[in-house]
Amino acid sequence: MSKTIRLTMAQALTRFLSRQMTEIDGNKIPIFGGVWAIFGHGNVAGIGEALYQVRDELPTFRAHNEQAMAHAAIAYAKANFRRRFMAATSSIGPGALNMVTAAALAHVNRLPVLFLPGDVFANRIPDPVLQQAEDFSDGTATVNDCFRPVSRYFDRITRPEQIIPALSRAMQVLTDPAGCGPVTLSLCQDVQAEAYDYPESFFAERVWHQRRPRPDRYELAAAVAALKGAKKPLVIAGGGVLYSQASDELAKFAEGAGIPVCETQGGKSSLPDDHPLNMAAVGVTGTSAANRLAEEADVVLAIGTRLQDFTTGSWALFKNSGKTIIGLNVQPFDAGKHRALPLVADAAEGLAELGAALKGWKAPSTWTANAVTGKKAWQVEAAKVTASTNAAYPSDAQVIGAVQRAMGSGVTLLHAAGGLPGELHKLWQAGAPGSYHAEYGFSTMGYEIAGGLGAKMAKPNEEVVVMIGDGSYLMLNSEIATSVMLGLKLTIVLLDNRGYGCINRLQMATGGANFNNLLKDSRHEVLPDIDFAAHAASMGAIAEKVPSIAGLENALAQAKKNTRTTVLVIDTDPLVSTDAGGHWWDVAVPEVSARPQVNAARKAYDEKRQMQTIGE
Ligand SMILES: Cc1ncc(C[n+]2csc(CCOP(=O)(O)OP(=O)(O)O)c2C)c(N)n1
Ligand SMILES: [Mg+2]
Repeated sequence: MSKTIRLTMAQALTRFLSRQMTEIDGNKIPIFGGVWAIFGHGNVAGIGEALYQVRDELPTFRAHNEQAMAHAAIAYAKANFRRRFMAATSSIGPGALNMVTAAALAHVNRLPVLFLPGDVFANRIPDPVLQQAEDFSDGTATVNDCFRPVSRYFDRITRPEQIIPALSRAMQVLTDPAGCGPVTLSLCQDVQAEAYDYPESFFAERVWHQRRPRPDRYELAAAVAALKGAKKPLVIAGGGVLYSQASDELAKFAEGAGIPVCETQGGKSSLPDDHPLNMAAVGVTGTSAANRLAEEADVVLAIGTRLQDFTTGSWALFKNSGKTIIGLNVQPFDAGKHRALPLVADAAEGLAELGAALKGWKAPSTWTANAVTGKKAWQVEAAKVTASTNAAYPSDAQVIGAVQRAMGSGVTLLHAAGGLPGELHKLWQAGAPGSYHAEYGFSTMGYEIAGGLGAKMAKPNEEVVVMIGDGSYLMLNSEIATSVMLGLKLTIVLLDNRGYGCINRLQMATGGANFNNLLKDSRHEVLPDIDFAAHAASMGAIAEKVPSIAGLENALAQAKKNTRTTVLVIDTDPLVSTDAGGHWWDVAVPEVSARPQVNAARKAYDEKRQMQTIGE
């Protein structure tokens, strides 16, 4: 009989988590960076007590909103290229459900995070306990079942020994580059407190390493043959390039074969912006340099990308009807999308083997030279829209220019929703891999500030700059207080265009009346005039409203020196966005309407849809 130790289920869980390690740059460090927690009934007595026991090895952080703390946990994993991650624990009921949106965010973005929501009593004796929903026909249903469709692995722990196989499975999912995503272990509150004689071996230290699968030889041969036949090859770099830390391999491959590279939102910063073969953003929010090539490309090597509609221009961008797509992806589900030739492998391993097999082969030099010229032309366009201005209401692009001039490319720039993602994808000149942190898989308003906090925890010595609209700020800003409390400085640039600017523009583009987006177009007795600087200052931030682009640049120079979270607010124009570059995006327009503008938009929409392809 092996030795055992008597612990509660919650104590066993936290002890186990604290013993899981990883190795980064030769150093053995805990794989869990900590646990975010908001206590209530359903976790304070069980997990809360157990977290206290391990607080030195597995730190606990307190937040103000469960969704936000989960955002921080997820951003931490993203900023660590999925090498390290965090857990988030909540009370039962509303605390748990506040994390469901974040679970979906992690699911869509393929990011590891461990959710530990409290759940009802397994013994059912006090039913219905406070915050318990009652299903009239199913005694096993609880609100935490909402996590199921947005978890990669879900388990409800109704006996203390169940945690042993559940945690083994959880670790497999969290560390699997192909299948990783949110894991939810729903912890019945009485079971958290129940003791069991756990085998001591369960708590042995374990060091996890990143798995890097190499390509199958037949898939590799098919991909090599396709590339060797290419006249107009193009690489799409997705988030998988970053998670594989394959930037050097990508640069070597692209330079060796003379193949231009374009980047998705998730893949931006795979190559530095100033790499001559980096055409930068592709798709709906793409550069003219990238999209021109995408339209003509005959072989598209799509690396580590989900090929979502913003990348493919709703499948209207890649116009070469004879094209071949090669899907280099660690996840077979993605590798075979749109009849791609699958090349299932880690991005770095796959690129290394492709590069070796292609050695000596080069894309036609006119194609490569054409790409380099197109990039230069785009840079001229981009410089125009990001140049300084004295306008009272500058554009988002002009604010981006100011942030870039003041902060350089050495910072980590983070954003998620509103008009900013499109503008930043086109215009931000990213530096090192991972320095561009976009949550554009789920594009969740309210990710930004809490996400910035998680990114800063992952990179405490780097400057993290959060760019955010007024709408996102109002939706979720509470972790400013947490960033001040934890001494984790963020620089937050808030663009106040007094409403949901990008949706207002989308509404106009689809023939709609200006309705319910900008504050002035929404039902009101009093037009809000929100003092964002005062609001941020009330949470302990250094905050200032700047009068102009020049004022913003000066304030950013000061913000760099600040050691406390700094919020800079600037008024912007809600109607302007960058025309240069870009591509059509499929947003369904009503077939019938009393508004002639909608009818006209529908006519244009029907024409645009002719460009879409399916199955080719
Ligand atoms: C949680 C959530 N709700 C709604 C949306 C849809 N949506 C996308 S952008 C946007 C408006 C964002 O407003 P703001 O942050 O002020 O940015 P702006 O559009 O003005 O640039 C909305 C409502 C979303 N992405 N996320
Ligand atoms: Mg706005």
